Amino acid sequence: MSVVTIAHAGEIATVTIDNPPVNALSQALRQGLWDAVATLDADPAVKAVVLICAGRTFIAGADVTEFGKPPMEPHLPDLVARIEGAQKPWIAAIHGSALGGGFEIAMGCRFRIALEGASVGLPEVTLGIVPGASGTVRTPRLAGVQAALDLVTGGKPVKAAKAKALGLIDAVVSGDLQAAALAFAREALEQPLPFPVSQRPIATPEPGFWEAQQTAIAKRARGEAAPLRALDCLRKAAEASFDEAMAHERATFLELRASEQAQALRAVFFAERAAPRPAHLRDVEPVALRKVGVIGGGTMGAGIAAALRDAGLPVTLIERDAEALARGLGNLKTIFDGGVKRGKLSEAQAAERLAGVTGATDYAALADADLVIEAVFEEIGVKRAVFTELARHCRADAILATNTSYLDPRAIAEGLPNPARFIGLHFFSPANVMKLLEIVPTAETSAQTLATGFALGRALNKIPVQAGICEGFIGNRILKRYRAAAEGLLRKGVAIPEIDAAMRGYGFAMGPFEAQDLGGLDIAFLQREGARAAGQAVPEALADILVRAGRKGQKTGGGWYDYAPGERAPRSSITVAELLAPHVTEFVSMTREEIAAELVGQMAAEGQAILDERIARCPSDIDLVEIHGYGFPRWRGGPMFAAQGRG
Ligand code: T1G
Ligand code: NAD
Repeated sequence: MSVVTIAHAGEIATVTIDNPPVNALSQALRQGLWDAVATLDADPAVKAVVLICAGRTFIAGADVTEFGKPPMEPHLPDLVARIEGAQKPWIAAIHGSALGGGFEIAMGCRFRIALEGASVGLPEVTLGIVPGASGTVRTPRLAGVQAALDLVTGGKPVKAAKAKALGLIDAVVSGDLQAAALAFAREALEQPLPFPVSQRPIATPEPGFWEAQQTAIAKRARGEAAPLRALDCLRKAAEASFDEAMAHERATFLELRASEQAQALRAVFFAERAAPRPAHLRDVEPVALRKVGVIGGGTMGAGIAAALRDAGLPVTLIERDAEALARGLGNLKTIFDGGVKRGKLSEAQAAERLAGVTGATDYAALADADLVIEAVFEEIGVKRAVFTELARHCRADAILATNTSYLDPRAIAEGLPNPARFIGLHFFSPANVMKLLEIVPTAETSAQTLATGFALGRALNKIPVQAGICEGFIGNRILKRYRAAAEGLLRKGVAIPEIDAAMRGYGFAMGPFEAQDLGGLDIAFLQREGARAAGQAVPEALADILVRAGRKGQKTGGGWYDYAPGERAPRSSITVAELLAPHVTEFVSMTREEIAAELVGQMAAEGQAILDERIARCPSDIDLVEIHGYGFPRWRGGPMFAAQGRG
């Protein structure tokens, strides 16, 4: 089957690309387009060309599966130039997404039209590279330097309406895209053609523009290379000739494509697409989810209900009494109102989301629920009582899930009729924002229940990862190791601010101690105390000393750091130094790189133990947990990728 076909409608030819699943620019597709230019230039009957794609989207970019191989001709920048230099004007007709090389192909065309709701973008920096086929050189010629900078260094696509407003596309159409494109082409032939994009000027930004952007992007990038290199290419485009800028962009692209950061980001790209569809569940039909119950409208229950509503699923929210239910529904309203304030939701959308939540205190309201997610207090007695009620009121085949962080799901499910329908679904706070979902089956969980957990993860646009049962599953278990290792460095005399600075320098938004101060030291303290009360031998943590001294973090004016009243700026604490002094047994000197290597190494060591115990199915699942649950810098690939010396 040819990936490129040509059809004729009078003097307008249509070139149709059909390269499932996303019309990526494989070598065969590039060759097909290359040949189509020659064929149509040689046809005197053809006056203009519409370029359109079959399937769900316009060209989604270069074929990422080719990145590990030597570049093959025709090279994409040459193809874009060939389309631009064609004797007949080409019109790109965009639906779905025109991304990366796909949008670069569209910029080689003389015109670009897009179906309303379509997107265009240059996401290359999310893969650790820069556009490699004129994205940094043509975009500013269409939309100006600022818009080009936002598009290229941010990597986020823009919708068709905004793209039109920026000058990236010429028209937004609705209905039949092909018919609209043919009509647009006929009209375009009635008037003088615009200059090819490469021949359009770039307005010079005001003095100081580039320096200001350099500072802002360096601060945001936290060591990630591609955004700053993209800025450098854009500056070249504004200050040098088209050809010089193209040569600079291509050299930068080829250099970055081989970089460790690009290898890490490609690994994450593919891992994120593999995780939601695990091979061992490929042939298992999940349960259709039409109605979902959530038990508990607190921090997690409200967030989970919001995530379900965002996915369009009707929710029944159960609380223990009318007052708690009112609070829970209020929590939900606060979440949706926040979405309106941030411009993510319209008032109508927020109202519609809230209208899809039925509040109740009587579990009988769950009689027709297909799935129920429990998110009540982290107390085994409370949870077991809830599941006793659920077993009494829900359908025998309704899937029952717990959102527990640290309790053993098997203890929660003990005595439950039809345990095959029970599973752990561990969301992360805020549950309507965080993409990670740990899916925790018991030995009795059926394959269909497990497949339904993954289907729910996909429906909520999350990254679902299967985890076996141990304390903390995958993420919280590694977090515990990470924090213990950080305290181990304190015992060796390494300073708290040095450790935090080292992990920020590695790419984390914040280090382990400032993160604990923000979240509160008491949560983990209570978990340790609970384990001790249950007879487990839990070694004394340095954090226990602080909590016992009333130092729970920012919320108490001090934790690992002191905080002036009403301030969030951390200050080194003499009190903490005095409290910890008896526990500092040696004084070692470590560079920040050595500190980061030690702590990431400890995370990877715990990850390896998790793999050995078959708690996680593969190293990349552990990397996804750390990236999407704990802020591990994406461009490092995750602790397991980094530990292989590749990131
Ligand atoms: N190359 C190869 N395969 C790709 C691909 C790509 N660019 N994009 C997606 N796939 C596969 C993906 O692995 C999955 O495969 C299937 O398509 C569906 O993907 C020169 C150098 C387009 C918005 O970064 O953002 O151009 O698992 O599940 O949710 O300057 O895919 O089914 O076997 O994500 O509907 C720039 C990346 C490349 C776009 C669709 N382009 N893709 O989302 O489907 S660099 C990108 C996406 C570049 C030039 C540079 C999304 C999507 P499988 P999916 P989706
Ligand atoms: P929370 O205290 O904010 O909310 C718990 C809610 O459960 C309260 O609104 C309470 O009224 C309700 N509740 C208690 N008993 C009930 C009953 N019998 N029937 C109905 N509702 C009842 O707690 P949370 O932070 O939302 O945590 C809930 C669960 O989620 C816990 O198991 C916790 O371990 C887990 N979890 C928490 C986080 C987090 O960061 N907070 C992250 C992941 C998982």
